[in-house]
Amino acid sequence: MTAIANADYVTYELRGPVAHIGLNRPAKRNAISDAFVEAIADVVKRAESEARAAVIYGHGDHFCAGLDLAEHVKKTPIEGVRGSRRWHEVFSKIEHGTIPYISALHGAVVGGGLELAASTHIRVAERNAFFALPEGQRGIFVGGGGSVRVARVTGTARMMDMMLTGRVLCAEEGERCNLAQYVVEDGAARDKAHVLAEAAASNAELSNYAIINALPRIQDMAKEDGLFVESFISSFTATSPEAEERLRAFLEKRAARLNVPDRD
Ligand code: 1HE
Repeated sequence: MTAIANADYVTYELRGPVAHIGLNRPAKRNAISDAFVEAIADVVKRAESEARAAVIYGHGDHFCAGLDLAEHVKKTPIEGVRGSRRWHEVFSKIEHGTIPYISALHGAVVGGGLELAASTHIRVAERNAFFALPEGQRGIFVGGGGSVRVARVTGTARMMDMMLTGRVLCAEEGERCNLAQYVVEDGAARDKAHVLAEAAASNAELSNYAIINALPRIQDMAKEDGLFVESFISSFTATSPEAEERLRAFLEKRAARLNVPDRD
């Protein structure tokens, strides 16, 4: 089934088990306005209801140039706080929802665009992608969860460098510091993201839920607390009927073996 929803800002399409969410404001380099955030919220809700994984990509030449600066110029302090808190809500639904999100990155992955990418679980970057946090140059601060998510993904030292100096990282540099897990040729990110999303979609739903929701939370716990919580999640997932069937399938040689890398 294919559908286009809220196409003014976001396109939506279901390809098998994978929802494709397209940021669709190319004339403004997919800069995110208040209405745009709401459109993202709508499609995220929809994806959760009918897909087992999702891909987020940008229409046009860029993934996303961040916050809509034109709209931001006119905000009062309290409007700014409310706006930032809404970004947090919507991006948290991506990060700690029920399905894995893979972002397909090209061109600008900048400011709020990088914050959005950091809320996804896997990032695929085309060689033409570049990463930056120009908030310092604009006289503002990250407000879409970057101080938490981007700092955790790449480290505070790297983020400070990017914010203080306006450093722009190319795709390969981004991969080296965890802003991307894969680098692919120009034009190939969406297809690669789809393949990864299909792989994730074929996992047990409960395992995916635990991976998305437990793993980042355990990183925020003390070591002993993390180990304790891990045991419970491990036992809970392993004793589900789906796990039993998947374990049996392996033992009865009905499950595919691992794709072991060729060493030649
Ligand atoms: C925008 C935005 C935007 C483009 N808000 N309108 N983000 C930034 O500081 C990045 C600002 N953007 C750029 O540096 C460049 O636009 C790009 C490198 C991404 C692309 O360059 P280019 O030459 O392809 O496009 P352009 O000519 O700069 O922009 C095309 C149009 O998009 C133009 O509008 P037009 O009416 O003159 O055609 C631009 O004004 C518009 N545009 N980016 C509004 N961001 C939750 S807190 C997060 C804080 C942040 O995200 S700070 C980082 C903001």
